[in-house]
Amino acid sequence: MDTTATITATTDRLHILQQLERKLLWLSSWMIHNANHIRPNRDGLKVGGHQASCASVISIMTALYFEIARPQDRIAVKPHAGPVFHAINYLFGRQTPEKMQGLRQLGGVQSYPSRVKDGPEVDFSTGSVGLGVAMTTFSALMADYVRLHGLGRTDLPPGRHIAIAGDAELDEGNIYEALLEGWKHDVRNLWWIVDYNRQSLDSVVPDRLFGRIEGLFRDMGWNVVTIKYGRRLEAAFARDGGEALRAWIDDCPNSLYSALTFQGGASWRQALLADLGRSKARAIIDPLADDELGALMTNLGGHDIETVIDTLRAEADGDQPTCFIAYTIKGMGLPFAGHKDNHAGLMTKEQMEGFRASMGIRPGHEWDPFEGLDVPEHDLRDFLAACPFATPLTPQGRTLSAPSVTVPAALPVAKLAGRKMSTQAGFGDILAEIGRGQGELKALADHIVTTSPDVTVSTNLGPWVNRRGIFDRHTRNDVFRDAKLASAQRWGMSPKGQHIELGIAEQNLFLLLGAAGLAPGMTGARVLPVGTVYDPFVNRGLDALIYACYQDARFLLVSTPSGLTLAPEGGQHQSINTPMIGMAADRLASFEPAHVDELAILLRHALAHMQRPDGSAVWLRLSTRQLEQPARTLDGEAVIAGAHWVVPPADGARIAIGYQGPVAPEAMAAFAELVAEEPGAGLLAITSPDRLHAGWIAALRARRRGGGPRAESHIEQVLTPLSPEAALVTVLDGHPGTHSWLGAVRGHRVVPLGPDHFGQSGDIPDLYREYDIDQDAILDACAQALLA
Ligand SMILES: Cc1ncc(C[n+]2csc(CCOP(=O)(O)OP(=O)(O)O)c2C)c(N)n1
Ligand SMILES: [Mg+2]
Repeated sequence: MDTTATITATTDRLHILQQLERKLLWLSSWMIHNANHIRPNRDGLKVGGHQASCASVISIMTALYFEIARPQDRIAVKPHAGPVFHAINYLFGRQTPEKMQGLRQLGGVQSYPSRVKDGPEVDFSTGSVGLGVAMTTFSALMADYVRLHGLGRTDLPPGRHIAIAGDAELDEGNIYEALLEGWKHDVRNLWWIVDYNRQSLDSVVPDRLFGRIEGLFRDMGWNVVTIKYGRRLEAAFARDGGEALRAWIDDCPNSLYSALTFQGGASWRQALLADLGRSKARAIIDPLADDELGALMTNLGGHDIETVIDTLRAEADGDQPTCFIAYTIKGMGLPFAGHKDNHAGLMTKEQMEGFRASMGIRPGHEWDPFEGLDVPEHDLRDFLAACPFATPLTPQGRTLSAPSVTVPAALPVAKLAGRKMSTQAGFGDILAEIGRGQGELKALADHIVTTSPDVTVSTNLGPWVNRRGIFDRHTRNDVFRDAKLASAQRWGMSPKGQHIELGIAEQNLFLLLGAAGLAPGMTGARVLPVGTVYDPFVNRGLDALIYACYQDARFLLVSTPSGLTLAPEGGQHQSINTPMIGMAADRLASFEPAHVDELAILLRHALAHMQRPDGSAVWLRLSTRQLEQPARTLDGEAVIAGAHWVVPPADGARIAIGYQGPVAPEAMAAFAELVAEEPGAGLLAITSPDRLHAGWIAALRARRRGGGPRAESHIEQVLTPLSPEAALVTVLDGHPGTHSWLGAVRGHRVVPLGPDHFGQSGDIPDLYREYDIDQDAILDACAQALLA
């Protein structure tokens, strides 16, 4: 028999898809069961996993991955469907049984899909709900950006950006922030498929909510498609009395529907007859046995693979953003289907035994990919190999790569010595100079994309934007310019612009930086994303920033102004904790230069570091405080490593002052008085407590593990000249805990200065005095340190 002909026939395709649904339900449930009940548990902690969340999305994911999706599409899978995703890859031959057996274990598949841990099949990591969904808006935007700039793989067909979302994800505010931003940017080729099981973690979702949500999508220019009922229910509705049945289900509260689903056929009958006992619908209800009635009443659209496929396919040609609301039942096909407490529910061993038997799976064959299916294995293999999604996008797979852009050995900096300038102004100037795109800077300029949440001008990106223009899919003139109204800003928009202007929402900034930072692998384009934000509002977008780093996205974050420099705006604007966030954030190298020569070194380093395979994203904390710029030659490596001596201490010195960022003048003035008394004292510029700390920890670890060539870290070397009894007075415009650990490096006594309270507005002299970081405070700390 010709198998190819056989499996392309619609009914056979359908049958195979239904068999694959069974297989995904089995594998996802079993993977979680194995992790919780079969594998040895050494610590007594619940391993967990979400069998019910997986079950509700099986048909949707079967339809998507085995029928609709193409290899160029980029898909964010709702976190709790991770096991389904891994099972799909297993059937495609892209996942190993060993990794699935290690679900939630070191070296096994991650609880929620992870780009970094689970490898190239994961397009977007997910976990913190809402972020993966919103991220697809920005990856779609970046795909357009890259295409319209002629960057990346122009030979590959454009893909669609798809999120499979849990319905509770739509409670997250960042979803609506992204919707608004997507509307402003006229984002295309975006699908959100909502697994509308009307349950979250604690409970059943209120009934009227989705009517509102649907309206919101439409207002934002989305197409909304509801996948409510399956074919069997639709057929029943078409019969005499069917309209009454439809009205009954339409009006059935979510919580009652869930409860009846859990209780099963007899309860359905009782509830239906109580309301429809005298209706013609009885002719539909009465002939059905209890389990048949239960099956009919739970035949929702999101579990009817034909309906799902037809609905998705009907929208596949257009590029309007589309939200599919697929009605489903949490735990469909499992013993706790519909129960409101099923989110973290696990099947018992007995329930799993029954489930195994019903799936036709022999003991010992639980991991066999095609066990228990009634289609010959070679037909299934042929089918899977012929799925559109299985076609290789490139010979290297779906993860693309992009060549690096050369960063010149030094960035263009105007003569600095003797000028008064802030690091923020220096940043704006250097970027504007790069923006001229002259000579060796051309390639660099062409690959930078900047973005800012409504603080473009106030973070000094204005001159860059004037040169490179604002990105918009449509060309729009600058009305003020056309009317010859004076303005320093030229805000013409075009598909060639290189600045993406965002509304104020900081989560969108970090989601865009995350999406842009993944562009090489997603689009084959090397873009160098640079985003600016006020330093205190890093906190507002922090989860999205951590999310971007978790995926190893590569970007440069510039946060400015920072600390008390912002206090005239209001006491809440002081950013105390950001230096410590910079230290604690993984895959993010953080720096705070005091002077523009340091900034130039760090900016150059950032643009190179974010392109290196072993690099990371970079964060520069800057300020608007103008400082006199010194004439000096710097040791660039020391600046990048995190600290350099401005005045080296004498061997055996009793004291040194270390400063970070714009408190440099106070530290220098205090130092000038200190050396009169302590001639051997040193003055240290700290450019990155984050790098210093990371280097020190790495060195300690290396020594524990038996040495190595770089066993001594930079900070250990820096502190070597000081006497073992020396004191170190440190100061920054940020939490003093940023530096207090320095005493642990060589056992020095540290007196750390920095604001640990906030709330006052004022000017710098007042606030530096108020928060103990002025010259007097530094000298008092030196006296304290020397006397101690
Ligand atoms: C930001 C965030 N808050 C809370 C959680 C904990 N949490 C995980 S899943 C979940 C409910 C998810 O419900 P839904 O999105 O409807 O998923 P499904 O019903 O498909 O499991 C919650 C509160 C989380 N992962 N992320
Ligand atoms: Mg839900």
